[in-house]
Amino acid sequence: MVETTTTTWLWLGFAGMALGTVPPLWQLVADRAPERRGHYLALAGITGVAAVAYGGMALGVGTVAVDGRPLYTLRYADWLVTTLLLVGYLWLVAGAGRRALARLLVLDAAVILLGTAAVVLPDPVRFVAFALGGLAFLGLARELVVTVPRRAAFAGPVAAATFEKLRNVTVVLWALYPVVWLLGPAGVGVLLPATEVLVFVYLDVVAKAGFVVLAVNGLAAAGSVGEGAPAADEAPASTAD
Ligand code: RET
Repeated sequence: MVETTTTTWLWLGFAGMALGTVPPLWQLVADRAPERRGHYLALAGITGVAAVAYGGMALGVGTVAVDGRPLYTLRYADWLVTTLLLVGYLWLVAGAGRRALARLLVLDAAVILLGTAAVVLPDPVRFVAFALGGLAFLGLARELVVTVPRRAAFAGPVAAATFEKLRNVTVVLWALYPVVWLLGPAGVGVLLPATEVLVFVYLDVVAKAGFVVLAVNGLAAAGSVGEGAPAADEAPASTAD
């Protein structure tokens, strides 16, 4: 059973994500430029998948107890799918080459899978998994801050500015997740389970719905100056890795 206050937060998460799905879907219909369709669909997927996950969590789907701690399997499944979409979108805006994409996706998946392992594994080992997840996150942040901009082939100044804004929001907000995780019931237990859920709902909504709104604005701005959007297959294949 999911406790009442927690359920309220989870429904708020559902509402925030559902609202965050409106702008990209709207633009999909309103902006007929074919080169931006994929972008709008990816963005709608980020908040859309999260809305479904939050709806499921609010209904108690996939929540199990591990050693007396709640494990929201839908949370980690959602994080896995949507963080891959988020870093994939950053890569798309940068146009940084296939190898950069492969590194981003592997590091991102490692962060979430190690984080999941850190909830389910027995006691000392799970903190090792957490530490490795933290290292993978540092690698991911380094890619986004150093490597991807170096390899980027932006479609123009609007895309470059959009990338920088989205990347900064992403790196700063994501850095708070391991902190909350560590303070929460799976870590040292300073935060009550309901508080942890509230904080993650807040972070998730800003990291996803906020990201999507900024990205849609960026696309509209790029479109209005005729900048176009870099298509994945136009990105130069970087060889010097
Ligand atoms: C974990 C624990 C292991 C170490 C690290 C973590 C980071 C998780 C992150 C999650 C981001 C989620 C987002 C969800 C959007 O809805 C798994 C907590 C580093 C960065 C953006």
